[in-house]
Amino acid sequence: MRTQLFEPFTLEPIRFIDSEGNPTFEFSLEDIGLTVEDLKKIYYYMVLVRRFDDKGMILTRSGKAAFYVEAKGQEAAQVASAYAFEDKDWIIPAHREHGVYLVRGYPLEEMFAQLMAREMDPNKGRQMPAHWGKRELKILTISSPVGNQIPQAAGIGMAINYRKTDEVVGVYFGDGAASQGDFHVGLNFAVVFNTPVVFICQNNQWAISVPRKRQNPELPIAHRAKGYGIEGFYVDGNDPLATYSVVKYAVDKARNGGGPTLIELQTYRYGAHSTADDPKRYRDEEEVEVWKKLWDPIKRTRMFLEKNGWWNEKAEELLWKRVEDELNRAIEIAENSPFPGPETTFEDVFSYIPDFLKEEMDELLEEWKERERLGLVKKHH
Ligand SMILES: Cc1ncc(C[n+]2csc(CCOP(=O)(O)OP(=O)(O)O)c2C)c(N)n1
Ligand SMILES: [Mg+2]
Repeated sequence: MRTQLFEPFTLEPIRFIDSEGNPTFEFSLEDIGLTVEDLKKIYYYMVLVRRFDDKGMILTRSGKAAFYVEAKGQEAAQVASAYAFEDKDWIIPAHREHGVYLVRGYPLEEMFAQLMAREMDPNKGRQMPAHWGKRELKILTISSPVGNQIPQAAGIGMAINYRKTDEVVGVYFGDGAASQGDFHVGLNFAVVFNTPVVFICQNNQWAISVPRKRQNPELPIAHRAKGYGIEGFYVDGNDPLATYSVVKYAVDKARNGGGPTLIELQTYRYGAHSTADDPKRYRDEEEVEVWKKLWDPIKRTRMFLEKNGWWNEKAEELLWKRVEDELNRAIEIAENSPFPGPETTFEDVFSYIPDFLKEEMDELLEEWKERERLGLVKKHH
């Protein structure tokens, strides 16, 4: 891999592909450590996330899921950053990172089962919809308080140091979370204990209705790394090659004992904050259109692939069809998964169910049977 493709603390975002899909300087994929197949895979996941969002919205609007959070517009930031980690690494998400889960191989049917609170969900429907997590993939379950995952990442990094393993932690958060005290607490601990943590801020320009300029001074968030004595990189997060390169550099550095890095991925949230939000009340639609027109991650990646002769109309058509089929099949499987039984409310907190909980559980199950008999609750099997 060629080194020195980018520098820390730039005032303009690090960018490899321009808005027309052309390289901004001379490089080859090999310089970045990727193959054409890798880039096609990254592109596949980006399209998968975009269509996953459409399906998530449809499930919510049709009453099958109670809540949804779109990642639309942030596909490159999520997919290309996740691509830089290894399976043994820890992922600590905020609330909008499903592109990251998909890259790590979170089964699609389990993703949808979570949204619809079905038995197949690894957390058995006990979390808010769109709050995924899967132990086997070393993805922590999302907890809603903004920024609380940042000190947790430092803590996991400290545990890795104690255990002397070569795992790395990737922690994701938004521009809004970067204004929380937890951001500074997490960074400070991570630096003082020289932890293998990569801090990834997806700056999507908005924290619900609060714009970026109301949160931070003019300097990029990445420049705050200076105050902690570590490197900070300001990156075009809608450019998968720039994103992958910088995150891979930080992951390798962390694995080799070089400590934490702060990365700001500049991106944009196309949709509402969540299905409980209406951005028309605070955001100019024209701003959204400019991002879509100039900086759309999917459009730019496709143009780059095509201009290099690695992609064409036919491949594009097949890809969207494949994605559509995979998503529809997964939804069908998830919908066929029953709702979890009421007893699952009591499981997985203690290694066994203590007597006092057992009593409560028996009481609930009795009551449940009666309610089923009266037709007040749906039978779950
Ligand atoms: C401590 C706390 N305060 C407020 C909220 C409500 N809330 C949820 S997400 C959010 C904005 C987060 O913005 P950002 O970190 O930029 O992430 P984004 O939603 O843009 O991805 C807020 C204020 C919360 N969940 N927790
Ligand atoms: Mg934000």
